Amino acid sequence: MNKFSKILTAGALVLSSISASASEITVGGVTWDPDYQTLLATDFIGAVEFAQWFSTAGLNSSGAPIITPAFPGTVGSMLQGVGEITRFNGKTDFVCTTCELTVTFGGMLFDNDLTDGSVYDLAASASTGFLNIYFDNTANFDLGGFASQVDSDAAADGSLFLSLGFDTLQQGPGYTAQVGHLDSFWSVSGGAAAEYFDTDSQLFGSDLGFAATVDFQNNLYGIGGGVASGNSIPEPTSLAIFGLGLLGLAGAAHRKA
Ligand SMILES: [Ca+2]
Ligand SMILES: [Ca+2]
Ligand SMILES: [Ca+2]
Repeated sequence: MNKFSKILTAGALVLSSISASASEITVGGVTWDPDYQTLLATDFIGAVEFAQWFSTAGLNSSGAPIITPAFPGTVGSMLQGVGEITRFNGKTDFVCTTCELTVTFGGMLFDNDLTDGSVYDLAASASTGFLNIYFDNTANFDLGGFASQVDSDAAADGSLFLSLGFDTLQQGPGYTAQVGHLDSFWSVSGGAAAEYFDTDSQLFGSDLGFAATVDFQNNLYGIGGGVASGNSIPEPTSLAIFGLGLLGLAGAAHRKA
């Protein structure tokens, strides 16, 4: 076997191992299939359960939403919350058994002024609104036992899997600060998986849509659930460079032979 065919064989082996594992990739501790398909023709679907509240307190030094609440619908307060991703592309074992994937969000300013079509201040929220997703190899967040600041902190520790900035939102019919449905739209700004989710493929050119329903039931905290959806792709740059590298290797070997 000459050098050229040896390299071709090695390349073929590498390529076949890629195609064998192409269905699932692991990034930042999270394993998923970037070609997962559903009837919605999107290849990322995540189910999220969360607690949310209105507050003027923002974040603490660890980046966790401060749990001091304002009454829902207080003008000048911001909607914020913490939660956990419970299902990722149809799977519940997308992280290790002692791991978790948690969510923090905030910065959506309530103005109760419909001039911009929303009870939120869409322009202000576009500069302050955030959605962060954390991978943590210690599963310390417990939505069911959510009671104090340490519970919020537990959703903001670990490593940043994905961070997103607020683009805009649409409120469902009859939405009030107490109860209702919100569709919010987000653009990737950072995190370990940033390049996989920066696809501009959702409404308004966003990367991720988040459809959520919440009911405060006259409490200061509301428990809600939602679905995040978008597209995820195999990281384009390194795959392309890898392919070019293989071609270059084959070409160099051919010239020598
Ligand atoms: Ca408004
Ligand atoms: Ca945690
Ligand atoms: Ca984008």
